[in-house]
Amino acid sequence: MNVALITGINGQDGSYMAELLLEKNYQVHGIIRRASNFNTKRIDHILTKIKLHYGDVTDMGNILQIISTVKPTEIYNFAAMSHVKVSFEIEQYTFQTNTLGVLNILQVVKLLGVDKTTKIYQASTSEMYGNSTDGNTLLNEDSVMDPVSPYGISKLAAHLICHYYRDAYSMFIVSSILLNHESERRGSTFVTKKIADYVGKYFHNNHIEPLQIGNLESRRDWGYAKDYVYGIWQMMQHDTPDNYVLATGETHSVREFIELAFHQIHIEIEWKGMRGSNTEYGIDTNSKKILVQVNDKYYRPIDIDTLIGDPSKAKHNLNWKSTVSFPDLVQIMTSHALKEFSFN
Ligand code: NAP
Ligand code: G4F
Repeated sequence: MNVALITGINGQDGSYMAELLLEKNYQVHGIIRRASNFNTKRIDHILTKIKLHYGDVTDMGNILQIISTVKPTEIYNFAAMSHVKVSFEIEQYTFQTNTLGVLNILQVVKLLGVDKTTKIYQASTSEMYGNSTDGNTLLNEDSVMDPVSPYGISKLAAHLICHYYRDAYSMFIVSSILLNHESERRGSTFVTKKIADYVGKYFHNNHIEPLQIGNLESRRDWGYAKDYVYGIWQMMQHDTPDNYVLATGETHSVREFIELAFHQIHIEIEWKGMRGSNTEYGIDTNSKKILVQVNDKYYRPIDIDTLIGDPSKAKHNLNWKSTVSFPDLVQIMTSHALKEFSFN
């Protein structure tokens, strides 16, 4: 029987992966951190079918204990301090989790002598590219990587450690470069969920304060998380371990996301103030009410202007493709928020 260990199982991707692996008859184990309250909302519906272990990837003894007990055939490492802006504030912790946490898993698998029987997946990121594209060239597995955030640097270091373990010790390690992927389960401090949630709340209570937002010009390649999790599983079933970019191949701005999200509730946004500055705001063209306000609190010390990925290799080798268009993604997330906040 296939036995999977998922770190970050209660996160967006970890929860979808747990569902997928259950459907494929895996025995599914997951690591969750102790929190002051329940934090398993995304996996509550499958709690009776999976086995959870308290742990933290920064604690090598704990990881050793879990891996030696569970004896996983596949490890999916989704655990990360995954918020780019926050990584500027908690730099050391970001490296401890995102870099040394990965090294802990690799070392434990090797020390236990299960390196030839355990496949490992590492979630790398398009944040590793930094501003290496002008937006006209699609980013692929061989593109220049020049990260501009503690998060991106920590993930690039982990990515390279994975290469080194794969090459030096012939381990089955897959590291995929994931462009942004979102869903109704996305953490509420990421920009897409923040916008969708605002629209859901505004629809049910239009007395709330305007949406406070950062860089409107930023462009991202936004796909649907379930597609990406399926691609990750496919990579792990391939004969040879490799790196793959998963992306839609399209890029859209934060501004476009906002306009389309409000459009779902029949509100058209008109922008006022100086474009690209913190004086900009968005009004409802009908009521003239201010609904969006740029707030430099949400600016980063340095941001990536544009991300757009080239998923050709995944398409060619795995027959993978992104199935949810940008307008459909906005619609899925906004409809979910409209339902979620209807009782508040
Ligand atoms: P997420 O929702 O933020 O989930 C991260 C998970 O990691 C949470 O379950 C979190 O647990 C756990 N975690 C954090 N620190 C940990 C630690 N020290 N030890 C053990 N667990 C820890 O992230 P996601 O969007 O699902 O992303 C999954 C992975 O893909 C991450 O590695 C992320 O960096 C990477 N990635 C994501 C995207 C994307 O667009 N979503 C793109 C590229 C790469 P708590 O709930 O306790 O915090
Ligand atoms: O939604 P975001 O916070 O995602 P970001 O920084 O691209 O990171 C996500 O994708 C990465 C893949 O490239 C992952 F590796 C990472 O783990 C995470 O999942 O921000 C997207 C863009 C940024 O340019 C940001 O400056 O939106 C801009 N933005 C504008 N206003 C905002 C806001 N971001 C957030 N979080 N909150 C705002 O109010």
